[in-house]
Amino acid sequence: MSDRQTTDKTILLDIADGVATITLNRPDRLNSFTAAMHEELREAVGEVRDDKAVRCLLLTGAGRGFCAGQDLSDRAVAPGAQGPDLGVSIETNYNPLVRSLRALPMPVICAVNGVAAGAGANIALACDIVLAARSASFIQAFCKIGLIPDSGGTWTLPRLVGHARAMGLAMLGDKVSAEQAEAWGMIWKAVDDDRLMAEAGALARQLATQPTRGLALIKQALNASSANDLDTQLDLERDLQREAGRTHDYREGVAAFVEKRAPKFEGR
Ligand code: T3D
Repeated sequence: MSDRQTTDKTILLDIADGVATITLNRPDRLNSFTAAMHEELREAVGEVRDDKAVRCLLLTGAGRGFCAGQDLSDRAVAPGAQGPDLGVSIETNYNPLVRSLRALPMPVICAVNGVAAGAGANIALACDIVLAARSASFIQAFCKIGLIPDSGGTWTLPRLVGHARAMGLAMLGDKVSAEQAEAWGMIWKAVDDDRLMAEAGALARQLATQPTRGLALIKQALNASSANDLDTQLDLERDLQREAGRTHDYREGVAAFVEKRAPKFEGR
């Protein structure tokens, strides 16, 4: 049962059982991004971040696609005419979105319900745990229109699949099936289409009962690791473990273990 629901047209936000579900909602355009959709998504992610009752975010798309990246009809310009400054679009919309998902102090699950192309693919891959329907696919479509992978793609892809595959995907724009993505370690899991939302929802509800501060610190540590050398990472682990050790949920976890009972984590 939903606690709250927005009435925004392009983004739906539903909060229940400690889980916020954000649904990209322009299905007739495969949930591609307009400026208005970016704005609504920014507001929704901000609301999730500020709501102390929310302990997991689930991101998905309405209809048969997850997200086809930038709405290209917003970019239609006559050849020869001066095009838009895409740097402004990236700086204003895509970069803040990826940063906000990575910084959100809770697990972010992406349920990729269909094709994820361009920025849509890289926004999905910026999430913490990615489940994809078997019929879904990932396409670095940028090269087909003369662009480069954005939304963190040039950072995320080589770390997930290695340089050779990242370069091939970025330059060829080939479609990667959900099963291939799982086999390459690009995503957590491919699941049967009719099970996607049930599995993603169950996972989100499970994570929402776990030590949220601890999970946020795990996310912080792992996300920092690829930029750090071992010494720096060891120092970071010391600092984050200190913080984790000061949480209520750590004390509860240890007490529950000693008392041989199930822990009751509160996310603090
Ligand atoms: O510009 C900036 O701000 C810089 C940032 C850029 C970030 C980016 O994401 S650039 C990359 C943009 N995205 C693409 O290039 C992908 C374009 N779409 C496709 O290649 C294909 O639609 C898909 C491979 C994703 C899916 O193909 P398919 O055959 O399953 O569906 P379809 O028939 O192509 O699409 C269904 C409808 O959605 C169709 O409309 P219609 O004909 O039914 O009226 C199609 O035009 C529309 N649609 C799909 N993607 C977009 C789109 N409309 C606008 N923009 C789209 N990106």
